[in-house]
Amino acid sequence: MVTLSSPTSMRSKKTRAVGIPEVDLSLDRSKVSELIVQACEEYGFFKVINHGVPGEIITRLEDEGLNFFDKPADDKHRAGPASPFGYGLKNIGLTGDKGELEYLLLHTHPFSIAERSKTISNEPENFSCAANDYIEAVRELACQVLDLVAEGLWVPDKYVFSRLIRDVQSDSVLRFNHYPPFKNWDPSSKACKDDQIGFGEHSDPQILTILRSNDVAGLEISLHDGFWVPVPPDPTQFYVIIGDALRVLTNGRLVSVRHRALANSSRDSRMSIMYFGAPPLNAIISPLPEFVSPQNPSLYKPFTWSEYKKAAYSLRLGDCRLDLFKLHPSNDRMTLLS
Ligand code: GA4
Repeated sequence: MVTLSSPTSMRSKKTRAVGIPEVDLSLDRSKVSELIVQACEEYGFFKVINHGVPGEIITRLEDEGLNFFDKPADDKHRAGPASPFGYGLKNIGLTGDKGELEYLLLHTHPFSIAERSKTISNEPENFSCAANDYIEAVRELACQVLDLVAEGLWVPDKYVFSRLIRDVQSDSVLRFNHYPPFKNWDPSSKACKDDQIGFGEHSDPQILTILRSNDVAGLEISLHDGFWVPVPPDPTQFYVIIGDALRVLTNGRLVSVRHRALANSSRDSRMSIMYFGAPPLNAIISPLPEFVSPQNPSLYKPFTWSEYKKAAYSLRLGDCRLDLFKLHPSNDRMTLLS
């Protein structure tokens, strides 16, 4: 028997406008690392500006994504079914979660991109070229951020986090989420329907996520007090999301933010592209010695990335997967699973 804490449905309605931390990467390096650590400790989320990724690399992949989602349903299904990689429609993961979206989930290894491209595009080389260029650029950005995190936390081995996602065996993935417009007038009840959940509340299992969307809103992050904060879309910039693996490596000092996407736009489709920076499958995820002391005992048992992924895919999207690996599981908000 396994116990996990789970989100309450009551939380989902409360929203609050809060300024999202913004980090200008062109500023003084020590200032930038300080700001990043502050944002990661408080929110596990921030926006990066002056990120250095050429706009042309972003637009090329965005166009490829839009071309794909524009295709007839039968053509799109040729790239699926997502289990977990490929094309997915409404079904998320392997345990019955649903969302109001369609998506493409790809492993970032160039061989895998080349193979998948054949089922995604009529001009597979264009797709794979755009995807590889984008992956390389956002991986660099993710590594830059991770090195700044290590510096800001005074970890002597500055590359301790970025090394994991630079590894050729890294299990990083790329995801396109496409949320169609939503008509929120319900003729049967003659009323407006509630918030439409595009992608339900969860934390990202990986080390770090780099998210970019078009100008259609939808993303929300969860604050510690249960309020949801809408994140204003900004197609020219990236958002950084701290994942569970980085939370463990820092023994809980950095938080992996819970977030969700609403699909409420009545006019336009939202499309987001996420790079999830992950370690190799056999990498051991465990609090670094720098974060463990008699005053701060280790909060998590060591596990491999492969074990964590297996746990993630055996649970529901909204479950708190890290509870399975906690050394002192908390007893609040328990949900029974077997
Ligand atoms: C959330 C973050 C990434 O999108 C993802 C998702 C994955 C999937 O959609 O296949 C998961 C989800 C995500 C966490 C729990 C499991 C796995 C769906 C799901 C129910 C690709 C990932 O790595 O974890």
